[in-house]
Amino acid sequence: MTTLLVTGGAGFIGSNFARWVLDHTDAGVTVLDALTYAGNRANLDGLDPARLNFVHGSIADPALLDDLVADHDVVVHFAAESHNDNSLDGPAIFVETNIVGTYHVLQAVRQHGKRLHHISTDEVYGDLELDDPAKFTRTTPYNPSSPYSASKAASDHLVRAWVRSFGVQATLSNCSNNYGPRQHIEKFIPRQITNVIDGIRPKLYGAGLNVRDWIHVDDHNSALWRIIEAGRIGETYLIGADGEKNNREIVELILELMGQPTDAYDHVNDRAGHDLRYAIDAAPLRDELAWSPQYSDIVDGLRSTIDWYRTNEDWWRGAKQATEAKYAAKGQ
Ligand code: NAD
Ligand code: TDX
Repeated sequence: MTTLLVTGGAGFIGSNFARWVLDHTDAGVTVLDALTYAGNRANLDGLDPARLNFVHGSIADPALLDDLVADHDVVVHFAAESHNDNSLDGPAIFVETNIVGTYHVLQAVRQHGKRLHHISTDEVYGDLELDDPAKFTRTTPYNPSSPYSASKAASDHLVRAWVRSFGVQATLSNCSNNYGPRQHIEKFIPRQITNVIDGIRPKLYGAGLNVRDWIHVDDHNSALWRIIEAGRIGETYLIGADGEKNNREIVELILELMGQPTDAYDHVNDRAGHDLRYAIDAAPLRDELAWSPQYSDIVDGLRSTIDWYRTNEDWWRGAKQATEAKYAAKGQ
C-alpha cells in the first residue's frame, strides 16, 4: 500500500483530497496539520481510521517532519496560508508558512529521498486583461501581485531549485480557483452562500467584473492523483476546467439558485491590487495524463455546494460573525 503524508490535510482542498484518495485508491493517508483558523479536524470525520491517521503538528517543526517523511512514500504538500485578503492585512505568516515551511518540507524529502508533489496556484502568473483571449501556460512568466501569491511563487522556485540542485523527486501543479464543500467562509463563494442563508446581501468587490476560472475541488484532486501516479519529475502541470466567470455572474447564479432576486447584492470596497482575470490552459494535463474534469457545468457544482452549506450549518456557524466583522471593518 502506498502511504501519503498530506500536509494541510485538514483544510479545504487537503481534506477533500484525503476523502478522494480513500474513496478512489487503496493508499493510506497521514494528515499533518497545524489546525490554524483554516484547519478543522472535523473535515476528516467519517474517514476509515485503518487508512487515515491524523497528526496535529506544523511544517515549521523540522524534527517532526523528519520522522513523518521517513515513514511515508509520497509527500503531498498543501499546507499554506491561503487567503489573499489576509495576506494584505498581515503578510508575515505567509512568508513563514508558505516559504520557510516549504523549505522545511523540501529538506525532509531531500534527506529521505522521498517523492514530493507541491500544490500551488495560478496566481503566481499575475493576471490577464479582461479582454485578452490568452490563458496561463507553463511558460507564462511569474508575476505575482499579492503577498500570498508572491509567497506561493517563492515556494515554487524553491521546489524547482531542489529538483535541479539536489535531485529531489518532485512535481508541481498550479490550479485555478476551487469551490466545493468545506471551504472556509472567508472565501468568495461560501461567504456569499452563507450570507444569503443569513439574510445578508452578497458583497462584490468593486464593479464585480474580475474573472476567476472555477474548478470543483474533486476535479482538482483527481488531477493531483494523476500527477502523483504518472507526472514527470520536475514538471509543472496547470490544472483548470475552463470555468471562467466574472464575480458578478457567480453572485447572480448563487442568488438565483437560492431563490432570491438576482440583483440583491451590494458593491463594497475593492481589494488592493485586485487581479483582473485568471485563466488556465490545461491542455498538457489533458493530453499527457489523460485527465478530464467530471464537473462540466458550474451550475450543478454550485447547487451541490449550496446544499452542503445549508445542511452543514454547524460546520460554519461558529466562524460567521467574526469573519463578517473583519470584512465590515474594511468596508467589505
Ligand atoms: P486552507 O486555508 O483551507 O487550508 C490550509 C490548511 O493548511 C489548513 O488546514 C491549515 O491548518 C494548514 N496549515 C497552515 N499552516 C500550517 C503549518 N504551519 N503546518 C501544517 N499545516 C498548516 O487552504 P486551501 O484552499 O485548502 O488551499 C490548500 C493549498 O492549495 C494551498 O497551498 C493553496 O495555496 C493551494 N491552492 C488553493 C486554491 C484555492 O482555490 N483554494 C487554488 C489553487 C491552489
Ligand atoms: O466577499 C468577497 N467579494 C468578492 O468580490 C470576496 C471574499 C471575494 N471577492 C472577489 C475577489 C476575487 O476576485 O471574488 C474573487 C475570489 O476571491 P477569493 O475567494 O478570495 O479567491 P482568490 O483571491 O481568487 O484566490 C483563490 O484562488 C486561488 C484562493 O483563495 C487562493 O488560495 C488560490 O490560490
